[in-house]
Amino acid sequence: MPAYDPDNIFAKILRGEIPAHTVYEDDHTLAFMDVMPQGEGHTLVIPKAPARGLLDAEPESLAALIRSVQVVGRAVTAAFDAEGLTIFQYNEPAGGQTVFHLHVHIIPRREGVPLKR
Ligand code: DGP
Repeated sequence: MPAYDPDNIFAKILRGEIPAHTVYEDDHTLAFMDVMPQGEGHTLVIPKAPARGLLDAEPESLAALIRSVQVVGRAVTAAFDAEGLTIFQYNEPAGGQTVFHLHVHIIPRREGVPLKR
């Protein structure tokens, strides 16, 4: 696996170098709206600690990340009157990853409303 690149887009968002629509933040994680949403309310949750993907993240960072996924999942369910959630996470280009700072996608879902691809 390549080394973590501190100039990736989400690292720049964490440093405040580029803007993001932040919806949740705590000591260890940040959540913001995806700029290319696959559905209404598509949100990304990232750890503040540097990690390229799931496989190189520290256990404490992963624990904080999944707690925040639950918090944000509950919030977007209420905010978007969702009937369900699609939650996913990609690793490396072959796995579909395009931004190389660990992130979890959360998309509120309603019956009969497909994702945009
Ligand atoms: P992936 O690495 O394939 O899991 O997807 C990266 C996601 O990040 C994709 O849904 C689009 C989103 N994205 C890319 N650049 C930016 C950005 O500058 N700001 C925000 N908020 N989202 C971004």
